Amino acid sequence: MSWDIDRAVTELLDRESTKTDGGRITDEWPGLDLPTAYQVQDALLRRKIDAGEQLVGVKLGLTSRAKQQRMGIESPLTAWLTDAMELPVGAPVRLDELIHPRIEPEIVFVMGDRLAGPGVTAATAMRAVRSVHAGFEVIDSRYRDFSFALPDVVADNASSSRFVVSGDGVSPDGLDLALEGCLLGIDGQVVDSATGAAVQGHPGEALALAANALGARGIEIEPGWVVLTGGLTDAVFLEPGREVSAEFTNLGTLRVVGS
Ligand code: OOG
Ligand code: MG
Repeated sequence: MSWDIDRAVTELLDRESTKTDGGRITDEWPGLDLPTAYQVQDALLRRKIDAGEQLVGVKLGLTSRAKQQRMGIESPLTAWLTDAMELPVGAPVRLDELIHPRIEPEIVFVMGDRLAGPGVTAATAMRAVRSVHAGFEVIDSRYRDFSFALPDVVADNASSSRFVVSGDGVSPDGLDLALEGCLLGIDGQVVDSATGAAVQGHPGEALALAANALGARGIEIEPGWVVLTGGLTDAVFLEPGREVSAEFTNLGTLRVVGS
């Protein structure tokens, strides 16, 4: 059977619902180039919306060197966030619902104003931000061993699975997000650290990148949207009973336990 956008969406959604990983789609469908992969991603979002989920924002992926080096892909990408992916602060991550989840700390924006590329700079982007939050993203690639080429991971909505956003946002005014520190801990031991500069030099650059990339596809970032700016550090595996913490300088501390 030959591949097309619809079959790719069905395959990825099947893997998600049956909690099984599989091979790269590009191995069997060399024609899956980047524009087609974004069409798969958009079609996948439409299927989720048809099933009752709501679009709540956008995520960036592979915006830091730590993430790019781990995944072996240098190009940042965007993907969609729906309400079904959001976990309340303090809720455990149910591992039985997922394939091989990893978790990564992220700086998160909630948008106050609409933002439409092209031509968006980090400064313009930051003026559209209402509040800045500590965040975690749980990624759960539908590919075996998180092994993928760029079009595979774009089609797979950038491994998106769950996310957590701290309740108390901080105004972007007066924050230097390049210097915002983050200590990543596992069961109370610091295992990694980064500052906001890890993400494109400044998380506002990542937001501008998303606005411009989406703008090229005729899509605007809407007021109220959540924007995940990308993992600051490499992701760590979630395990039953393992507590992962992200302690930020000004954005507070988030803790998540695998259950
Ligand atoms: C791809 C998604 C990357 C991030 O924050 O860099 C991402 C992956 O690592 O599986 O979410
Ligand atoms: Mg991420």
